[in-house]
Amino acid sequence: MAQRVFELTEASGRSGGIELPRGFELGVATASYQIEGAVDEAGRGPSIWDTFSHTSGRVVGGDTGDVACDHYHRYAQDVALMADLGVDSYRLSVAWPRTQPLGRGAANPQGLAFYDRLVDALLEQGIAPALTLYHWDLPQALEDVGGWRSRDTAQRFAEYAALVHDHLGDRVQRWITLNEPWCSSILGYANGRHAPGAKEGEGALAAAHHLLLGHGLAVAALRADAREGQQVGITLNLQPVTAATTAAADIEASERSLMQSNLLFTDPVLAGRYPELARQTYAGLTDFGFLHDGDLATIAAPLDFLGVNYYFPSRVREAPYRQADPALRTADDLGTADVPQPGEELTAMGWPVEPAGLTRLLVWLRDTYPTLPPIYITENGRACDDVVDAGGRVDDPDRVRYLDGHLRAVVDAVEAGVEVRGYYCWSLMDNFEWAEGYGKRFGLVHIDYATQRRTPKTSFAWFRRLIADQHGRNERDG
Ligand code: IFM
Repeated sequence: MAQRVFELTEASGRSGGIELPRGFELGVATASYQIEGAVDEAGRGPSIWDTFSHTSGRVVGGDTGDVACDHYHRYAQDVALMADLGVDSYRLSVAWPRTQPLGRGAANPQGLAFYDRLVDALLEQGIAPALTLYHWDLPQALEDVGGWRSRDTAQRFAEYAALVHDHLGDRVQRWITLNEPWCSSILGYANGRHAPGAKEGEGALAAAHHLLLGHGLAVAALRADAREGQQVGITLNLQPVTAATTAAADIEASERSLMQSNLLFTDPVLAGRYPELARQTYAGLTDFGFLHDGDLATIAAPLDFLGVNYYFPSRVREAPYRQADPALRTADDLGTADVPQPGEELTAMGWPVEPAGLTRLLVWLRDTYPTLPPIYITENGRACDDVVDAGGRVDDPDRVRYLDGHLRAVVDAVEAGVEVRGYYCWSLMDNFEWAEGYGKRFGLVHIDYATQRRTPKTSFAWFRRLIADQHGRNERDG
């Protein structure tokens, strides 16, 4: 697919001719632990990310989410920024340890009150909240009794979902159960780069299953008290995966990689099955005894939408397993390696930039799953080495070009017949980028962490113009 050329036509940035469908929504996304700070305030309990980030060597520079963007105290300023941007919707996440500190039992009224204030401030500005229930900040008390390895955590999650929904269901219409269960399970329990930092085989696969079971149980809990117009979905981070060569071994490696990054999650949620290749690949690690009768039906409950997070594509070749004995492997040890494309552009995260990969991914989803619900792109964006210049401005043309290219890729997918209803840019503002700490900046708004000063970047002006153009088009088209 030919990549159209983006032109920045004025210093503030201008989007030329991105023809999004009528009614297409534009928003921004964040997550609780990455922005809120206030980790010891108003009854919040500790999460696995508090523990992990305070463990020496886990996060670059020893950074923690203790203060982050201080959004807990500055949310009004951040909502004002979003109002200025003109977004239709804001994707936020609720911190489980703030609202139910021990992960079970009584709610924390002060925690719920924070989200009352935030949701009400958004609604006052005409911004629709899209609420993610779990963006990785598991209460530490639940990790202490097994975390997501334990089936009971799925039940706890459904109860927490009902608790938040009881409180905010009258004002929030779009509900996302989980953000990126691949990260929670594989990064968290298989390769240890994320909290809780475990390196396991069966434990990580059990975690993946219990996350999905928790999703299914939470869907049922939300549906049991469904409100008019309520939408329920899940957000998955997915990749288009290709083999680096036509050699059989590389093709098989790419299939294992696709299985783990996509099918292990999309197959249960969208088709009520586990891929056969998962059972073969992981035969040495587990007999899937964590999968009980009825689980897949629960997990595959119909959804109103699928949230898709896309950042980069993957090109894969065969590589030696890190552990020769299959029974001792961690669940991420697949005998594969990513292959860089000569000359490809990389983001500050080292991730390859390929907008057409998003079109490929969306078309693949549509072609693979006959019951695919409408899609929202719930995250897309890039890290840049942004700096405040002498004039106090932050110019980020690479981010503008990235967003422009990916929105055009969405338009291409829509033209190919995929139903995509909206797009959330990751992220409203720079924030705590997990194991990378504060060094990696994804925001439309620059944060000076020493002063908490917010500086909208060039990309902010560009996105604002895009949104205004889209609203103008909607009005013209009636
Ligand atoms: O910052 C993360 C976010 O929390 C989940 N999706 C990917 C983003 C960039 O790494």
